Amino acid sequence: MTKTATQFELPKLPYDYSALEPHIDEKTMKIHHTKHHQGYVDKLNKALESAPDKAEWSLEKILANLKELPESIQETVRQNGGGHANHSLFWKIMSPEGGGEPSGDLGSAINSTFGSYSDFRDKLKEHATGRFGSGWAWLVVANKKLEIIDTPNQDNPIMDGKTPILGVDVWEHAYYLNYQNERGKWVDHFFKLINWSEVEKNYSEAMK
Ligand code: MN3
Repeated sequence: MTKTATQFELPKLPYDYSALEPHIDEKTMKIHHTKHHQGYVDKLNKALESAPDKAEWSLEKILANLKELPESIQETVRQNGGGHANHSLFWKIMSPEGGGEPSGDLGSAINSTFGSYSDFRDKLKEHATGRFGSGWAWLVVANKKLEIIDTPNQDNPIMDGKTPILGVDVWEHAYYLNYQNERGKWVDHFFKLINWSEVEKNYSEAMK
C-alpha cells in the first residue's frame, strides 16, 4: 500500500467509476472511493501524527500490531487503517471482466476446502448476509488453509493473524443506492465482479 513518510494515499481505481455497472452504479462507486475511502485515509494519517516513531511501518504491520501504538489512537487507527486496507483490497479484487470461477491452485483449494465452487459461494454469502450491522465477509488464508470469516466494522483479518485474499463490503454505503435493504442481492452481483486472477495472486502470495 502506497505510503510516503507518514502519509498513506488513496489508491487510484484500476477502472472507471462506471465500469462495474450494472452491478455497482457509478454514483455509489464515486462516493465510496472519493468520500468513504478518502475519509479513512485522511483520518488514519491524522491519527498517525501521534506515532512518528512508526512512520516507516507498513499498513499491514500497523494493523497486526495495534497494541504497540499510543493507546489514544488505537481505536481510530483500527477503524481507519482497517478501512484503508479493506478498500484497497476490495477495488483490486473486482473487475469489469470479472466473474466466473477460480482456476489453478486456488480453484483446487476451494474445491477441497468447501466441496465445490457453489458451496464456497453459498458459504461466503451466508457470512456476508449474516454479519449483523456493518462489516465485511472474507476469504482468508490462515495457517496455510482457506477459511471464510466475517468481521465487524472495518476490522481486517490481519488484526487476527489471517491474510485476506478476497473481501466483500457489506456496509450499506456499498450497495444501498442500488439494492436498498437487499444485501443478499448485492452479494449475488458481487460474485459477477470477482477478479479471480487477482485473488489467485493474493493466494499464492499468502501461501509462500
Ligand atoms: Mn466501504
